[in-house]
Amino acid sequence: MGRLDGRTALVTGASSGIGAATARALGAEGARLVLCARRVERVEALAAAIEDSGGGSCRVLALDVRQRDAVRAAVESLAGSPFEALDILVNNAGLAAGLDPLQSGSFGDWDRMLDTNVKGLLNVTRFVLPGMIERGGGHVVNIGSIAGREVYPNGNVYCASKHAVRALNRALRIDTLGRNVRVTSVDPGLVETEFSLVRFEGDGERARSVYDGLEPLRAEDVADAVLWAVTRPPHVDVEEILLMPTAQASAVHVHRRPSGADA
Ligand code: NDP
Ligand code: 8X3
Repeated sequence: MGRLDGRTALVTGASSGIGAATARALGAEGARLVLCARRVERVEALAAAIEDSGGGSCRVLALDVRQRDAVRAAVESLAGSPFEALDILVNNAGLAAGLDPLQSGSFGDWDRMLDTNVKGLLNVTRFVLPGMIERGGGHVVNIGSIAGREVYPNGNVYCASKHAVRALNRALRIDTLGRNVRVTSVDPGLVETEFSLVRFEGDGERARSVYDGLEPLRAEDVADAVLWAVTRPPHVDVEEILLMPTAQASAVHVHRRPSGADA
């Protein structure tokens, strides 16, 4: 008997990192899952693994959250299926692109980050939330970041996008008050996923150096926080969780072991 038996969750960005770990955590508790990302073959493999291990049943949707019409069609495609009544939405899809001073930032990078992290989250929420409200409630979990609370050198637009997520989390809470909708922001510090590989366009060495000499969070740690938030009693809304590696005290205060020292 899982704690999420009979509930349905949609997770964006389920092909990697925090989204994939969240899908596994919710699925292991019996949630029916709608798993979305652009790299659909990865999501299909994950869905098969969750189902094979006795977790909840899965529906896979190929989805770019920036494509508003595609998001609408994806949500509408669930109508009449066992996945229609979404109880939980995890807005996780997101990225950082580049780490450059504002004065020389790339317009393309800015567009990708704002279109995905802010407008993508809005697109999905806009098409899922009315159904939740009609059915009498639901739970929206937004994956924010320490970058939504602080600004670090050259983090400019990524930080702005996560500050926007934090504002939207608050806005959602206020606008849905009285509709039985719970809203949670899970804001992690450094998590070792494909995040830095994406940020540095596949430069593995640079990506690994972000986590040099410290033990970062794992995707599973963040998934665990999401699972905790969605399994509280119905009258409890966990509004925000700030989750940091023990070796990180702010966006810029990170304790690293000297190179060559044992873990
Ligand atoms: P990953 O790169 O491992 O995963 C990112 C996920 O987002 C992938 O599944 C990717 O799927 C999806 N995604 C990206 N762009 C789109 C898009 N346009 N449409 C649909 N899906 C998209 O990174 P993380 O797991 O670390 O990142 C997940 C979230 O966590 C992000 O919002 C990130 O900002 C946040 N975060 C990460 C931290 C970290 O240190 N790693 C810390 C704090 C927050 P695909 O490419 O297949 O579409
Ligand atoms: C992702 C982690 O360090 O770029 O949000 O803020 S960091």
